[in-house]
Amino acid sequence: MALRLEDARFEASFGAVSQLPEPNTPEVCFVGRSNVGKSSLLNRLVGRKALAKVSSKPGKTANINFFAVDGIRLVDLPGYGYAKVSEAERRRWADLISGYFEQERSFNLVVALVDIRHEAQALDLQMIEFLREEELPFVVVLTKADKLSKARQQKQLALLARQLDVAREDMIVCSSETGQGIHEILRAVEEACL
Ligand SMILES: Nc1nc2c(ncn2[C@@H]2O[C@H](COP(=O)(O)OP(=O)(O)O)[C@@H](O)[C@H]2O)c(=O)[nH]1
Ligand SMILES: [Mg+2]
Repeated sequence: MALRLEDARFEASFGAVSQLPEPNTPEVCFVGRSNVGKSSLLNRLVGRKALAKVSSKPGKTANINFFAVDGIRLVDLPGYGYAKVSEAERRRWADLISGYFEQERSFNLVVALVDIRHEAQALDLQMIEFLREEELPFVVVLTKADKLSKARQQKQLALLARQLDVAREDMIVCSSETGQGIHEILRAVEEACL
């Protein structure tokens, strides 16, 4: 069964977990460092240019944004690890992310985004470790693949699989610019939700 993506619409934005809507649908959430490409991926998946706000300056999404698509929810979580905001603001974002996962929701799939160009960062390792400990279903998506040659992509895939200790089958190389990997991610979303 395929998701009817043309149904995608922005649902609401929340600055506190106490405001989140009832968990009455399957949810697919997107986590990763700020600027890793969460909003761009979300837009590409649903085939819309600007459903989720993309920013060239990191750290803009300090809210949890919900999108409704054909009976499921896509959840754009705040990016972690943005250094140029105050300690208090960083704490607030971290509380939003952990508060979301502490709720009793339908965590059908967590899409964990990691920039394919770099080594795994401490916060990426922490996030993956957390997902494993909580036994949440997740897939690791390596973003911005268009910035590397195919050969470099394969090298980074092997390196990051080792560093994050994730099987290669659970990693998808993707580019929101070229569309590489997008069908695979959609398939994972559909398998997890439908
Ligand atoms: N080349 C390239 N740039 C990307 C890709 N995905 C995101 N970007 C750029 O990275 C920046 C941050 O993207 P955004 O989606 O806002 O990241 P977010 O903070 O994780 O939501 C923007 O300038 C995007 O245009 C990609 O696949 N390829
Ligand atoms: Mg964003």
